[in-house]
Amino acid sequence: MNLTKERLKSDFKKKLMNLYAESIPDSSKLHQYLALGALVKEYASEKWMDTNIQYNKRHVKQVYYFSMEFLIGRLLGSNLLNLGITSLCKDALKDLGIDLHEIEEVENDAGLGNGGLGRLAACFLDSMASIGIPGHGCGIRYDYGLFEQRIVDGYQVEIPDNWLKNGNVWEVKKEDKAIVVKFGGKVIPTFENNRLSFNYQDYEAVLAIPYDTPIIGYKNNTVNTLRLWSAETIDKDFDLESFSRGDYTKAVEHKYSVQSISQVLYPDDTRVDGKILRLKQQYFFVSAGIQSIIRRYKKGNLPMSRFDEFIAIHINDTHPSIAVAELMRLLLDEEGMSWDEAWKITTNTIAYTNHTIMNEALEKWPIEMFKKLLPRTFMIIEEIDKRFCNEVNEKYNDLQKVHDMAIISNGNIKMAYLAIVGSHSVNGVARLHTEILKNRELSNFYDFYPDKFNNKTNGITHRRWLIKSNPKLSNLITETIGNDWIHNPNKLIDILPYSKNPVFQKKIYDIKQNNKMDFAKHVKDHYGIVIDPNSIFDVQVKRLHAYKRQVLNIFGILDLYYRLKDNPNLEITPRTYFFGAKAAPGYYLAKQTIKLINTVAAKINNDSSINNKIKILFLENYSVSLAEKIIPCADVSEQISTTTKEASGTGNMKFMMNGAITIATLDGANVEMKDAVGNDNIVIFGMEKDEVMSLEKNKTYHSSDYYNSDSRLKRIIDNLVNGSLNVPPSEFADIHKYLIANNDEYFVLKDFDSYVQAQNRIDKLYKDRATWMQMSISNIAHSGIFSSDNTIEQYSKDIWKTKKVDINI
Ligand code: 26Q
Repeated sequence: MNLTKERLKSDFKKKLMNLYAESIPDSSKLHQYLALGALVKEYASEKWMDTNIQYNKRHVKQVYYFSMEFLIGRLLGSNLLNLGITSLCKDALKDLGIDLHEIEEVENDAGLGNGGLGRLAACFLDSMASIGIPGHGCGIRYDYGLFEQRIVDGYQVEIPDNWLKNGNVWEVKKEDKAIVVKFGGKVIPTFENNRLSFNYQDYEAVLAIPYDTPIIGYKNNTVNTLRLWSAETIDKDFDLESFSRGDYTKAVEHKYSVQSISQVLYPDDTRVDGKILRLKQQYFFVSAGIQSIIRRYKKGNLPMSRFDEFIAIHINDTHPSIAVAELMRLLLDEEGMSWDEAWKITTNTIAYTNHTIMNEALEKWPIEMFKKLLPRTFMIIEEIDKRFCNEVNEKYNDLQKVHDMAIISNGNIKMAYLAIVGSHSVNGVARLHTEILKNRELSNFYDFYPDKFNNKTNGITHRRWLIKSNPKLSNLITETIGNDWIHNPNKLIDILPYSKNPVFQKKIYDIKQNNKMDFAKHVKDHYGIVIDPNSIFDVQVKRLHAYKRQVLNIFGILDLYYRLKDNPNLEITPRTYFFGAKAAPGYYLAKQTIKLINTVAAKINNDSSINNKIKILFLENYSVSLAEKIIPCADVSEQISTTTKEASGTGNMKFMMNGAITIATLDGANVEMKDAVGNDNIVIFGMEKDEVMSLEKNKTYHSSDYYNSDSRLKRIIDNLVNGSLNVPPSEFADIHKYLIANNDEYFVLKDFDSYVQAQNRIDKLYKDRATWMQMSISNIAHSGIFSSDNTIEQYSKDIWKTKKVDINI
């Protein structure tokens, strides 16, 4: 397709007319967005079709990335970028009197994820398409994504995220490809045709309807597919018997109970709650996904015995780990395979990524609940467990070990163990995280299956997180070193020789200032708050969780505030601290932390005696689209989790790529960032892993020692509960209790002094602009290795064994 500006203009006007019978002057921004989106999808559709045809015809191995979450955000801007028509479109719309940027702002985020894990899945889809790997997403089309956050009187209030209210221009409903998923009932084993078969009775059948979204590769012809499943009743919207009795409540109950399966994303990203609806969601999309993969596979006339040569299924954490049992069930019961053959194919097909070592996040399901909902699947898991326990016993002859490693124990099914046993690859998401998995959390399994374990450090797509979100920086890089880095992000290193060049430094500085001014304007327009672009922009944006230690950040700010009160002449560069974070609705302490941030903000922002040297802003409703705005204007990136707790982090990489200086503990991927950029270009503080592990193991930490011996901490903590923050003393009593009486699980007090010193180093470094800019440029230069293109290359080579495919048009 040879798209010209004139053609685009005429196509756009036609689209607006065909869809809404409107001309440009009569049309709203919403209609303009919807028309443009529909047009862009059309421009991609031929490539989409050809990609599918060629994958099928050429029998290439395909990857299916199974995830409960795909946090893809907005698609208009990234689709234009990947199709290579951003400036064409901008110019065309400008001719028509329309500002493309304003149109992009109309799109609702697809917020179908909680945070890191869901966003990682989205970056991976972009990378697979962009480097030509045949890889697709499989998940749930939630009617409601992660809740919208409002701050009312300093507290978080959750509002349903009705992201589909204006329709969704990117998806295509494929009702003709619906799949039946069965729940509950009884399994009747019968002996037919010389073998055992399993028939189901009294089950509930649910229809899974796929909605496909094109995943457009960057300036190639690849368009992969994100397939999200929605639950519907099979044929009866009403239970007819109840309907004819006039019992309308009962008559529609069934419909609502089925639809509830894909209604809403669970807003929890750590504590798992073992709710049956969550299990239903998991089985629903896993069963539909695998059935549809098998159906397509069979169209290629290849034997099922070679399934694993052509299909890889990757499971994003344990949430889809039921895939192990479901693939077994389909191979055994539907395809008539022997156990051994089915097992070989299943384990060769499936690979598993672990994203956390936090105990409360490890999924387990009570046997009784599981058995009732998925009786046949349960039988299969029992058999897998039995065979596995035998193997463990054979190897170690140690019943304690068998008990410790059993998939089913103490009344629960341990999904991580099922995932490990049923797959050929288990990976962590950063070097440190993988080492901890191997040596501590999963050491039994590492000993048993040493070859399964491997590391795949996370990555981020530099297309969304640099080219799209920071076009000025991206253009300067291209002007300076050419555009090779776009296809090969490791080439960003070519700007390193300019890191000490004053002219280049000035350009980088000006871009940061420009981005900060744009954001200051956004803040003024949306919140009516004035912020100073000449202050240091210090940003902590991520989910709210005790281990991420937003409280440490707040304590650092309070300490600085009290120092300024004591000494109004203290020479510091003014700072604006930004927080953005959603708390899980049931996570009380996290919600209290939001209130604390807002309370401290109100106190400090309104204290004129410190001459505006500190401002604090809580950014409401942190989301992908907000991240794209704030990250390019950050000077300082806060990555301050308790060492060993953050599996990787990915926000850390986004800030680095945009030239922020990171203040960090040596946790997750921060370690690898430090190795890449060098000790002088990152500000490290706090305990290292051995110290944390030894405190935890020996229980030798007493937070009150720090409270009693450090007058700064004493002042800060006393002031939480004595009314000096202008709230009732009871307001933060539970945070106080958590830190002192309950011994501060994540060592905030222990790391406080080191954090304050690190922040002082930041202040000093920022004063020396040449040094600061040299650091900033070094960070950008070394960030290329964290492109998810690199990560995906490694998954493809080491785990999936997929080949790149050039799509010919
Ligand atoms: C499970 C069961 C019930 C309800 C909710 C959940 C659930 C949902 C989401 C559990 C965990 C999550 C998400 C976890 C997550 O985002 N982990 C992050 O993954 C990133 C990508 O690998 C890492 O960079 C982060 O360090 C890790 O915290």
